[in-house]
Amino acid sequence: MSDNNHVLTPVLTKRWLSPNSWTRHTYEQLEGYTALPKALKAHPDQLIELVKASGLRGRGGAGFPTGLKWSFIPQGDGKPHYLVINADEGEPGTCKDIPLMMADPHSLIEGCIITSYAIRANFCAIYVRGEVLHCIRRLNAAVQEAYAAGYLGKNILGSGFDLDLVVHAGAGAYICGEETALLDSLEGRRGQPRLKPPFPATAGLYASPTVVNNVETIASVPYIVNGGSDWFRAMGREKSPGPKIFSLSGHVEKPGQYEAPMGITLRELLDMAGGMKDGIPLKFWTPGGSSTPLFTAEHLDVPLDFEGCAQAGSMLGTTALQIFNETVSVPWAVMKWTEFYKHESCGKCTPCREGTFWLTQILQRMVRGEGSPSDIETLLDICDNILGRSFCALGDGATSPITSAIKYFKHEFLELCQQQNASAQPELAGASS
Ligand code: L3W
Ligand code: SF4
Repeated sequence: MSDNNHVLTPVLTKRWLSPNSWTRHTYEQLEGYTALPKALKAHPDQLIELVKASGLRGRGGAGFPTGLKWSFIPQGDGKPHYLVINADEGEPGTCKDIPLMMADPHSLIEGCIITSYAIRANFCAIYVRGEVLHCIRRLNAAVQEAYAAGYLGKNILGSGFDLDLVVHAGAGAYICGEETALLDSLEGRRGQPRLKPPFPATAGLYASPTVVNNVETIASVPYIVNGGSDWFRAMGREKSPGPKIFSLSGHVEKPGQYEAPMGITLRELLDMAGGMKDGIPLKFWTPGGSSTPLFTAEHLDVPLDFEGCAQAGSMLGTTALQIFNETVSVPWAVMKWTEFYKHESCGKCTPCREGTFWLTQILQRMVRGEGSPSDIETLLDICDNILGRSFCALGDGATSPITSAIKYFKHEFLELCQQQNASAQPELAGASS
């Protein structure tokens, strides 16, 4: 990675430490709402082409090209169009969207207005997970400020473009971070995934064309309008350009959010975060939340971009780096993640609903010291019956920590079973005598 990459960041977090960074006043003092008038003077298609040229890819986990997604919205179809922001940040370890909305909500709002104009939407909803009341309050206050300044509502800045924006609180279900479950929830129904296709771009909210994008994705848009696609592409990697917020948690000296160009490595991020806590060596980590296969100390130099992580056998996901040192039992950590997936499985499809139940039972038995070596094969068999056979990505994600943990740390699972065998031995001997 070139030094130039570092010179250009921070971008998304540059206002976070300014006094009252969340107010419209501070935002405007620091170049906020300067992209909007430029965007409103452009033709909507020019904005879509600009974002396509920038190479911006979705920051919610899948990395789908943003401009391409916008271009799928049919034009002249006579239907209303919608923009929905996925702010249901629930992936274990992920902590970037809520800090962004707390520190700089107007960057998201400005991005929403520009994006809505580009896709010809007159209604935008920000779907926020219900547990973060403080964030919902802050967003609502920022939305009111934006209305008061004429950035939202009728005839925005005299352009003739109208936009209404609402902040919608979810009810605490991880599955509502899946875009179609989110749409069902927004429509007032129980949040469960819909069959895709049709994708939301053609049939989304109320069966109308809808763009669903992550918070960080849309907050990047005003910078692209101001800086241009070449400036954006100067950061990061060819196929994964731009700046990114990485959230580091666990056994690091200074956990938190670190902005860096795509393609940075964990080794470099650890330098920024003061290294491993108390100097205890790294054992394993997730590159993008618990739905992404685990990495180990061998992966310290993997470029953290979509291609780099995929080539190394994982996914960039939500860039939620959960860092674990040598004191942590891998089967125990995997059990805790699996308990989460079992709890959050929406129950719609059998492989995930039943599979996560049985995976949890087996892992809990192993961690209690009551497992047997054959349980490892059973775990892998159940994962094989979930992966690719589930209705949505939650089921697939639930298998990632287990299969990757067994790939790199099978000996720890075996040791748990051998401890059990050793403690069972006298009893067995007694029974046969
Ligand atoms: C129109 C097509 N649109 C794809 C759109 C699609 C969606 C986007 C990506 O899962 C991942 C998952 C989690 N016409 C289209 C099309 N689209 N083909 O592109 O779609 P997809 O299916 O690749 O992914 P997804 O369903 O959005 C997201 C992983 O992220 N993850 C979890 C993240 C959790 C959070 C959170 O808590 N907020 O973000 C972590 O790695 O496992 O693989 O918009 O409609 N032909
Ligand atoms: Fe629901 Fe799990 Fe099936 Fe997704 S994979 S539809 S969360 S049961």
